[in-house]
Amino acid sequence: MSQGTAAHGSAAAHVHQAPTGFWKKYIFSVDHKVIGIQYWFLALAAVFVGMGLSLYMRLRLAWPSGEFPFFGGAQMTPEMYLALVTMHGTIMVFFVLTTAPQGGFGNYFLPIQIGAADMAFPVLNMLSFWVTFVAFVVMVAAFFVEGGAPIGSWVAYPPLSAIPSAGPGQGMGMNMWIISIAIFCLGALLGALNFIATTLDMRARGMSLMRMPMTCWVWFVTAVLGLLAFGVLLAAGILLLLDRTAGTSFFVPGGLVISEQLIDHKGGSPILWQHLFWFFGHPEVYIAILPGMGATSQILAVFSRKPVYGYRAMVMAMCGIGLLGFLVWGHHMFISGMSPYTSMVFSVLTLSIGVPSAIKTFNWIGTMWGGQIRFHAPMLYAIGFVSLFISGGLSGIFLGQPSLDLYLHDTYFVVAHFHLVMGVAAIFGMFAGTQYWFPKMFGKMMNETISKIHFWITFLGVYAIFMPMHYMGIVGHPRRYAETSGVDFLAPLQPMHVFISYAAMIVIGAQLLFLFNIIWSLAKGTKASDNPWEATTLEWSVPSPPPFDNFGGRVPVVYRGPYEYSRPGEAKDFVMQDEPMK
Ligand code: HEM
Ligand SMILES: [Cu+2]
Repeated sequence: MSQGTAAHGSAAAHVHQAPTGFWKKYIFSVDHKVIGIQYWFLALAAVFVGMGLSLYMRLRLAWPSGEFPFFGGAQMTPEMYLALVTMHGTIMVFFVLTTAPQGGFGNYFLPIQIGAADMAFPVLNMLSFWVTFVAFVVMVAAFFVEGGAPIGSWVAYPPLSAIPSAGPGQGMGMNMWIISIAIFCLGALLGALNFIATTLDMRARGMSLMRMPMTCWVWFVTAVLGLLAFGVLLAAGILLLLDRTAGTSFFVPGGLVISEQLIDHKGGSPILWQHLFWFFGHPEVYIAILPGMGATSQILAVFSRKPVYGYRAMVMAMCGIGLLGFLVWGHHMFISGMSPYTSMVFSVLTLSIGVPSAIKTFNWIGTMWGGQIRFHAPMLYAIGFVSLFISGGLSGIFLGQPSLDLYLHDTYFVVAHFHLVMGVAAIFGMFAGTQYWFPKMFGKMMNETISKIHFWITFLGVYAIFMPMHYMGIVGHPRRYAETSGVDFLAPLQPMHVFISYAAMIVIGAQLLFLFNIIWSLAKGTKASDNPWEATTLEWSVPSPPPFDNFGGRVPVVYRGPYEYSRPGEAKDFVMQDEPMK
């Protein structure tokens, strides 16, 4: 789109008055900034629930016969462990990783960074958040219905997920899980539409696509992925619900016997679910990580006082990752009995994602190379992101080889891989984004000392938790098992479980520091100036926090690219995007 046609967005399209009542202002607000903060707080609540569940799993794994509060002082049953695995994975993937980076930061900063007054469809935006909120309530409620939470893991493979009598939690709990995910998909689809329309249609004059900050690119690409992926999951979820309630047999094979009872379904294919789920599931890991990549690119440039190295290559790499992300779902199914020729195609495509990923990694290092690095807290977390992305990405190269995956599949090697590359790296992207944008969102600086202590404990701690799991996986420890006592060859691993659980307790405890930092900084933090990091993008040209219409009645015009740092001949070492050429 040319610069001319992009000009109509911003102020003219949405002149709505600032609301004054409490409900309209803070609860059912159509202001993208309030909605962004709502998403962010939802993810914050969800991550503490998800972490709490992981703590209980770690206790059970390290001390199998231990009796813990919350279970009435009784030992946790293996079924309860599986329910925790399911809910932990689901809450983390959907309500944390899909929610804060896109719904939170994207909502808040996409319009401001492109020079618009709001998202393209503000009321739809409000609806997206509340739909997502309802999905979260329904998900957590699954713990409290008859039979408790489902035990089918976050991938909900049938027949376990399709047959209510297949286990505790597979009745009402599983229904709630599917319904919650379906509601979540609706919210995500609405949000994706809004992000795409806003990026294409609402840019200020002069904000050509190639002048957009990297963050806007990632929110845009993530929205396209979301639009294509969540629709498939929604459809699959509805079919699964029909199998459970209406007697259809999309996913249930004939002749199945469960608890000595012949199941009255015939002719369905459990593998069909795997295809549909992973057609969503692999792009989903990019939906989780791309926004973190954008925040990292942005922060590395700002705190190295250099442009993003190879901006065009970064944009192309991101689009390449997005496209390839839809062609590799079969690498989750190497052991499903697929033809070895099919595995080979999926394997080659999977390994080829290494190319754009390596481009990004080298360009991040290139951005820092020779820069005047300022080691403020946002920079530490961004460097942490790069480190975790590399550490977790490398094991993906092993898992992408069918011959190795046959052996490593469903072991702790996989748990180590995806936690590092998707889980914790994405969380570090969120920490980095929070540290970087907190001054703009709340008008207060975060406490730098607490941030640095939190960074080092968390950074070293997550390596202590997840690195040993590679070894456990290689020696054959299966995942999703509450305990392995009685299995001789796994008995020597028990001290390692204990070590990991202590590391997890320390890391989880350290997150209270993060929470404390937020509360303390909101109440007592030093006041933030408009541009405390001396950055160039448009959100730093407005007050902290920004006024209701973002630019206070001014219509921003963009004259430059997003990364004009350390230009020879300039008085300052940064030039804002809306500063006219001399
Ligand atoms: C303090 C940090 C964390 C700890 C201690 C932790 C611990 C665990 C444990 C013990 C399991 C079960 C392993 C098994 O028995 O197979 C698990 C599974 C899982 N975790 Fe985490 N986790 C943490 C953070 C995260 C984060 C940030 C994510 C975000 C993606 C995440 C996503 C998952 C997923 C998707 C599963 C798989 C669930 C399944 O098998 O269905 N975890 N985690
Ligand atoms: Cu994948």
